[in-house]
Amino acid sequence: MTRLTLTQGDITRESADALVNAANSALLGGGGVDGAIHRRGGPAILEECRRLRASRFGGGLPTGRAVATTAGELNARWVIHTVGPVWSATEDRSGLLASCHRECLRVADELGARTVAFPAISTGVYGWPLDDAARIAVETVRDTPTAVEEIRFVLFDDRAYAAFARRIG
Ligand code: AR6
Repeated sequence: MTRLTLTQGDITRESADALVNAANSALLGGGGVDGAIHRRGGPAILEECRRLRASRFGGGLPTGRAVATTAGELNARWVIHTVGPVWSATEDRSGLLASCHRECLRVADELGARTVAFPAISTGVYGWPLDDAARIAVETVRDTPTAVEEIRFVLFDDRAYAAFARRIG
């Protein structure tokens, strides 16, 4: 049985086997969660991202996919980087947002991670409406078979926390 839990705060302060990063396809850092993870995790994460770009993802990590690196100085064994879709009012990209969550759990299972912390992927710079993102995130992780024992959503502010809390019930 996988437990779904919720907490409010900064994901870089969490302790878990794997922390999910809401990255971009360049894998070279950015703002939001991505910036915070690289800042607090230190240069080892960026070094491994650069190696991944050189070896496997020359064209960038595609939207909806996930890949793991070291967690550097964070309280975790791995960071799982995933690229959420940018919100679109005209195109339904929810399959890609669901894919991010499924792919992160697939990578977590490959690694043997038992606890995985997710931020609210795509709800910041990428502009996805919180309620809809919470619905997709929670439904997807509930529907994905995994050996992960705890999936923790780490929400930065009250509004995000409330949106996820309504879905988890
Ligand atoms: N811990 C937990 N949640 C956070 C933190 C934190 N330290 N910081 C922000 N959030 P975003 P995206 C929340 O923008 O929308 C980056 O530049 C934030 O309030 O980090 O997937 C990347 O490089 C929001 O609810 O990710 C990409 O270019 C959620 O995390 C792009 O942004 C996601 O916001 C990805 O955009």
